[in-house]
Amino acid sequence: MEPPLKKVKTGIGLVSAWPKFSERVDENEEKEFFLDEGYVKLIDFLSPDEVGAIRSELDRYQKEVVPDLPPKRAFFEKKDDASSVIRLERMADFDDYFKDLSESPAFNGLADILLGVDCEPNNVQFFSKPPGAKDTPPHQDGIYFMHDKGITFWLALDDVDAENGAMSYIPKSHKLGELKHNKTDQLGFSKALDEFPESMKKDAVMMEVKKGTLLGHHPYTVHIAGPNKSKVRWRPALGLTYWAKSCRDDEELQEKHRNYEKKLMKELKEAGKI
Ligand SMILES: O=C(O)CCC(=O)C(=O)O
Ligand SMILES: [Fe+2]
Repeated sequence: MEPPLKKVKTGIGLVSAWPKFSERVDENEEKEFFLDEGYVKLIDFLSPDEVGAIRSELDRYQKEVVPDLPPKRAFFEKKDDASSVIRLERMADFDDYFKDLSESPAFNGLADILLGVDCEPNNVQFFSKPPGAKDTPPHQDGIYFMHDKGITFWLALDDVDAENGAMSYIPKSHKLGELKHNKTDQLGFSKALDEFPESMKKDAVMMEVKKGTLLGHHPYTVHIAGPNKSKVRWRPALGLTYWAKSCRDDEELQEKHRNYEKKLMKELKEAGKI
């Protein structure tokens, strides 16, 4: 039998019909790297056509879906300026295209492999850093997840570098477990590491990547992103989180999340941020 063709790409139709992860990357190699380093960097994971297809669906979502979203599902730098979007949340709950994308073998299948358990989509987010957007404080996603049975993928929808707010990872920091975080008043990033020591800063690896690259990180991998210093370039990225299926039946966890979200939304409303 012929070995599977690596890097088969198509930009046609729903994402679930696109070639799955095993035709895009060497899964054993990537899993080993993920376990050792706490992240993966999959260059050219998507073809330019595939990125173009997602970007045009994102434009449609912004035009057709965002105007009717509840305030907690779309955050703007300036509250009444739709063009200043900094974050869209839970996109799969409002749109079949993004639901299909999150469930597709290209992404969900890769989460299953890297984590070694059956996973399901938890959240589809748009991390948009418009020109002038603030930095992303150092944090671990596990503090938001409230567990470590998950993974975050971060898909570059345009080229990213030091100027427009590339992300940096602290390799191997996932081995430190959950670290202490404090509250911030930054919209979209409500928690930041209590301490970000020099020893971590000097290890940071900046993910300057071309569009179509898929990054992925462990819930305890410390990461950070710079501000967008450009006056004209955006830094659009899609965030996809997957959790082990077992989390769904963890009633205590689900309850903690409902309570946290209620509290956060109340605070953001009172502060006039949403
Ligand atoms: O896009 C960013 O600046 C940060 C993204 C992030 O924190 C994540 O993907 O977990
Ligand atoms: Fe994060």
